[in-house]
Amino acid sequence: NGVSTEARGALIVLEGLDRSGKTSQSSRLLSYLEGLGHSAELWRFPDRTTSVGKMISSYLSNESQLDDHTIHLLFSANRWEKKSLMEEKLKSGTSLIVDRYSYSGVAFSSAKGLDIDWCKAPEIGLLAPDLVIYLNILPEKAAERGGYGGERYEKLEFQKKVAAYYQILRDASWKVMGKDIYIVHTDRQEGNISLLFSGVLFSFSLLPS
Ligand code: NYM
Repeated sequence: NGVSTEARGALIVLEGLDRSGKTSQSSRLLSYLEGLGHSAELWRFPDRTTSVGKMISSYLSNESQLDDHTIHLLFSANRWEKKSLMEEKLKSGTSLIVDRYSYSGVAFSSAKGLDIDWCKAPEIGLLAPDLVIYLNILPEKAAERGGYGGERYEKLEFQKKVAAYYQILRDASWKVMGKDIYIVHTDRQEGNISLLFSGVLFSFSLLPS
């Protein structure tokens, strides 16, 4: 009769500085959820596969120059173009683990000097995450992990500014883009998270114990 009996999936976002460990923690979380028998997918923003994503990618690798406002709106457009597919996946019971989302959009652009409220505006109306996991690492520690790939933004001084803007968003508990922000200290090895979702209690540890 077309009525789905499956619970809606959870939208879980991982945020943090470059080299904060989002990619490896996303994979751990995916294995954990799949191990419990849940349907889950790993997503990331920017999604470099779309035509907007290709413009972003060429900007990040310094192959093209764009005005700061223009690239900000492209990052946002890249989330908007994925909104309906995200919605479909969640409705059909698949959880999405997303590496970067609106917090990255606002923190990185504000760190360049754009007005923070201007930066937030195009994010309004996107799907709000059920959980935002912020991987908190000192910018100096992240830089020591090495392998800043040489893309735009991958410089210690700039990452310090981004960290300050992430802090502002957390202090203001930016509700538009996350009901719950869970802060994991990746340089201090903490990370037990409990998430009650669709009546199921997920309890997981992100970092190796
Ligand atoms: N970034 C990412 C932004 O500036 N705004 C955004 O909205 C998003 C999603 O892109 N340094 C920045 C953060 C990263 C860079 O991300 C590329 P990644 O996770 O390295 O592919």
